[in-house]
Amino acid sequence: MATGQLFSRTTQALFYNYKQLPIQRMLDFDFLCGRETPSVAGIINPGAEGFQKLFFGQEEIAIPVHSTIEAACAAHPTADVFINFASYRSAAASSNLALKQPTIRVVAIIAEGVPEADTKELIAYARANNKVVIGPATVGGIQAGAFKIGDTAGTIDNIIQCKLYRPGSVGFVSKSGGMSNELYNTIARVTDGIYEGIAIGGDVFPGSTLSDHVLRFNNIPQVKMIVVLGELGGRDEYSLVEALKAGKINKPVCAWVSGTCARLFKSEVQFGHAGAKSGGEMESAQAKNQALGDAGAVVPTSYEAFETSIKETFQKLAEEGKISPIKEFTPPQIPEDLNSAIKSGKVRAPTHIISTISDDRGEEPCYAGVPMSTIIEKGMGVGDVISLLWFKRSLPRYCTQFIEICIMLCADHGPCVSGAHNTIVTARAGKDLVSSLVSGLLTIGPRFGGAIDDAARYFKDAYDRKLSPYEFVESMKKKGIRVPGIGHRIKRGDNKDKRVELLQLFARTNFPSTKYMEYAVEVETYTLSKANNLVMNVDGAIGSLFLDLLAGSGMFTKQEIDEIISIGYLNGLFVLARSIGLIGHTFDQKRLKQPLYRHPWEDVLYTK
Ligand code: Q5B
Repeated sequence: MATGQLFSRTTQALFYNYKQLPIQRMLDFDFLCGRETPSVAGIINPGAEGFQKLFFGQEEIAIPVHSTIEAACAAHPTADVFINFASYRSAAASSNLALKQPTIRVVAIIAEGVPEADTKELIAYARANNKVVIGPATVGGIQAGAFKIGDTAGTIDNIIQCKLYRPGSVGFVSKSGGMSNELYNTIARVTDGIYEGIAIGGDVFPGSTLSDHVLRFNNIPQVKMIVVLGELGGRDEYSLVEALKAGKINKPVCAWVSGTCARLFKSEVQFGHAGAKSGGEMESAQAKNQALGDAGAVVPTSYEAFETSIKETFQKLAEEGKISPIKEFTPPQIPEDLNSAIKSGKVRAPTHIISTISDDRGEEPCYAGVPMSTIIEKGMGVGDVISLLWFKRSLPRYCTQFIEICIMLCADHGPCVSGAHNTIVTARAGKDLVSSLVSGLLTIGPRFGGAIDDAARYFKDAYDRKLSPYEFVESMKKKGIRVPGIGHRIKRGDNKDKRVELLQLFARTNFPSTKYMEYAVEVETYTLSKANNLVMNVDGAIGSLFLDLLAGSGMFTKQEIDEIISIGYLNGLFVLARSIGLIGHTFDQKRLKQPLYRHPWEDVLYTK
């Protein structure tokens, strides 16, 4: 790299602290300039490793993420710029470590509020080791057409408008990052544009000073004139005055020190930057402007006249034949991000998911349009939540109470049923809660717990077609189908399932009609006449009673009832309820520290 040059079109940086937007802006700038390699070689995200997907033009690229500065430097030995987006709390420590890496040459510190003592230490180390610090409290800097630090120069539109995608002839240094954007515009309007622009930051002790950069620009052959924007407070501008007086700068310098208005205030005023304090006379904008002018810089009479003085200085250089013509080109268009294009209404994109039951985008989540706070304030229960999320409406209290009773009664039926058995075996095999739960849930089906939907389907069909229990059961037998909701492994006609009786009692007391359930009872009477185990089971009771709930509540159309039955909502009640018990069995086995289960040989019939 030529003397004075900080960056080139091949400069690569390590970016500390993952910040998607400034990194993407750097990569967009690269694409605009026609760089072949992305300017961000790696990201350091303390504690995290892997890759971060970002766009380089239209292509997606994976930028390596490292958990430490040392690892990133080792992996990317040619990346010599360290862009530090750490907070003010950790910026000094990370910058210190970065400066100590032999591969790092330039460190840019974005954070504002870094303790001055820490910055002084960084400055001393950098100077002693021939390294450059830009900032703290800076937006960074840019070499037009080559390399850009973070958010410097703002949006892509602004970068294009200021022609920063290709080099001009002006070296520009400013204290303020915000004002540098303004000056990029001004300079683009009245000259052939920026060659390099640096914002040194507004702290009392900047890592590098205005004069450091001006002296550097003086050594860069492509820089033909220098623009400096200082501000009141501090004495940095006087180093520039000294350099001018000593004849160390042989390129025209246009300078302005802002903050002349400070004199209008009766007392000392602290402006936006830590260093921008109207102190003694020497530190006033007026005194510094006067000194710069006396030393040979072109200093206008006001900020408004700054543009004209830059313009005239550039024109003079052009007339003297000192400005080489710029090779203009039209930069490629950066593809707009889908999200911003959608937001601005430029494109429409099909969604990939449709959802109608809940929404978490507002101030609080809503279930079927009912805000969470209403659910709590109204003292709603699990039955109400199920009615909102499954049936998308608020059902009457007796219905939600019935749902809750189903959940409570089906929560568990001992360790010997299929589901609990599987869960117990899985938990004893050392598996986690979810695996143990799922292993039990997978047994729910046509024989075990999952006969509720079929019970509702067949009872509804038989009742609606006015089949007698005899016709119904015998027609099922002919088809070789067991009547869903009938039969149990341990319950008998003379030892009925208490759960069924409790459900029937609740429904007979609270439901406007129990016609489907009474029909199921008639079916049970008939099947019991055939065999004592053919009792109505809990699936049959819930299936038939849910038909009564749907038909009797007046809350569902016939079409909706048919849809609920055909989709099969009702096994969900058993799945939900039994999850409670299966989770309990998992905890129980773990609590009891039960060993791996092995089924006894004696319990297996070995045959050929
Ligand atoms: N037979 C439940 O059978 C069971 C018949 C039938 C006509 C029937 C059986 C069945 C339908 C599905 C159903 C839910 C497999 C059950 C539940 C939750 C649980 C579980 C728990 C909990 C029991 C003997 C003779 C044979 C069969 C005939 C039997 N069922 N005929 N319709 N429905 N029901 N499932 O005792 O002539 O000798 O060949 O499939 O509703 O899962 O506690 O355990 O909370 O966890 O093994 O309550 O009924 O009877 O197979 O030896 O059959 O009866 O055709 O006749 P079993 P099998 P045949 S509640």
